[in-house]
Parts: sequence; C-alpha cells; structure tokens
Amino acid sequence: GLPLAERLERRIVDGERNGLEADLDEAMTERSPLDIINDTLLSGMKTVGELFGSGQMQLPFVLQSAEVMKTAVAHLEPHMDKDDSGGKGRIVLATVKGDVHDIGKNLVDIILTNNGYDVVNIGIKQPINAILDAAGEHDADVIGMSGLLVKSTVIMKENLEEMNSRGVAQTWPVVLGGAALNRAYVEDDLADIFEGEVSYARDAFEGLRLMDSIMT
Ligand code: B1M
Repeated sequence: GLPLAERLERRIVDGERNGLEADLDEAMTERSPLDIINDTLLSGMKTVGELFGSGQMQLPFVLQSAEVMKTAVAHLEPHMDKDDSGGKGRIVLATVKGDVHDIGKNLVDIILTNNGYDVVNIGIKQPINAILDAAGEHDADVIGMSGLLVKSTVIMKENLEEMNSRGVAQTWPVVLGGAALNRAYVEDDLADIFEGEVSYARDAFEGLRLMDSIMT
C-alpha cells in the first residue's frame, strides 16, 4: 500500500473514510495533529479544489471530501496542545452571507480557542446584521469574517461599508480570511474605504498572530 501520509491525503481526495481514524492514530505517533492537518490533509483539499475547478470532479464528491476532512479534524482536535483557558480576548467568527464554506473558519476557531481566545462561531451564510448583533451581544473585541467565493469578497466590502455607515467601524477591528481574498485587496483596497482597522489573514496562524497583536 501507499505510505501513510499519501494514504491520508488520498482519503481526503477520494472521500474515503473507512479506516480513517486508524490512519490518523498511526500518523499521530509520528507527527502533531496540526502538522497532519497542514502538511497532509490540506494538500488533499487543495487537490480537490483543483480537480473540481478543472471539471474533473463533481460537486457531490467535493462534499464527500469535505465531510472526510471535517471528520479528520474532529478526530485530531482533542489531541492538540491547548491553552483553552480563554480570557485573552473575544472574536465573533462567521462565514459571510451567501457562502457555505466553513472548513477554514472552523480551523481558525480551533486554533484561536486552543490559544486562549474566546470564539463565538456563529456559522455560515451570516448577514452583516447577524454578525454585528453577535458582536454587540457577546461584547466582542474583534470581528472575523471568512469567505471562499469571489462573490464573498464583494460582500465583505459591503459589510465594511455598512459598518462605516452605522458608525461602528472603530468599535471592532476586522480580520478577513478565505481563499478568494488576497493581501493587496484587503490591505490596499478595503483598508482604504474602511474607517476602522481591517487586516488579512492568509491562514489560521496568521489569524492568531493578528489577534495577538490586536489584543496587546
Ligand atoms: Co466550493 N468552491 N463551492 N464547496 N470549494 C471553492 C471555494 C472553489 C474555489 C472551487 C473551484 O472552483 N476550484 C469555487 C469558488 C470559485 C469562485 O468563487 N470563483 C467553489 C464553488 C464554485 C462552489 C459552489 C458555487 C459550487 C456549486 O454549487 N456549483 C458552491 C457554493 C455554495 C455556496 O457557498 N453558496 C460550493 C460548495 C462547496 C461544498 C459544499 C461542496 C464544499 C464546502 C463544504 C464546507 O465547507 N462545509 C466546497 C469545498 C470543499 C470547496 C473547496 C474544494 C475547498 C475549500 C476548503 O475547505 N479548503 C474550494 C477550493 C479552494 O478553496 N481552492 C471550493 C480548505 C480550507 C482549510 O481552506 O477555507 O481557504 P480555506 O481556509 C484557510 C485560509 O483561507 C484561512 O485559513 C484557513 C486555513 O489555512 N482562512 C481564514 C479562511 N477563513 C479565515 C478567516 C480568518 C482567518 C483565516 O479570520 C477571520
């Protein structure tokens, strides 16, 4: 058979979950859960994206791969190093209106939670109203928005404009992430129109670094 790491990556691409947990347990004897996610599972998801984008994979199979990815992350999560005492700061996290992609957002949740932040994860397809309501209700320090569709980058811009017009741009620094964004769009274009602080996180770890710098 294939070496373990390749086998795990194949499981994501093929959406094959039989024996997944056993392979993950074996992988954890050699590598940390986060390394397994970053070096192996995410590269499987990347392949899925490429196959789907080039028409070689149909949507139901993408969904299966996403389910296997989620199962794998759920299996690894309890084994991660954590300081989940909370108290370092609170972030409201959402996938924006019209967008269902949540694997990345949920990884950000895990990384921040495991590093002492309180995360209020309000889920997918969240309109700006719901995001701002949650931020107010939970007395958040930061708002985090995720989105993977090109359409979502436009929604994010509208959300920031809405925060401007409601006069709450200064209330919550905003962190944005997701595959359709890029640094220049956020740090040049969006930062230009937003009356508060907006930053771009390329991955969950940059999200953590941004939280650390905002909260100190
Ligand atoms: Co969809 N999808 N999808 N999809 N999907 C993409 C995004 C796409 C690029 C695939 C492609 O064509 N190559 C494409 C978008 C194209 C575009 O907009 N131009 C696409 C499409 C077209 C669609 C549909 C429209 C397909 C259809 O219905 N015809 C549809 C959209 C539905 C909707 O949202 N309304 C759709 C649906 C789906 C599934 C439901 C099948 C499934 C999602 C399941 C789920 O999430 N529960 C799915 C998947 C799995 C993907 C791909 C293959 C993988 C996404 C993923 O989970 N990656 C994706 C391909 C790609 O991204 N290139 C694709 C792994 C994840 C860990 O990465 O989310 O980027 P990511 O998160 C990273 C960073 O971006 C960052 O940290 C994470 C860890 O490093 N990050 C943050 C993310 N959010 C952050 C927030 C932060 C900080 C960092 O702070 C707030």
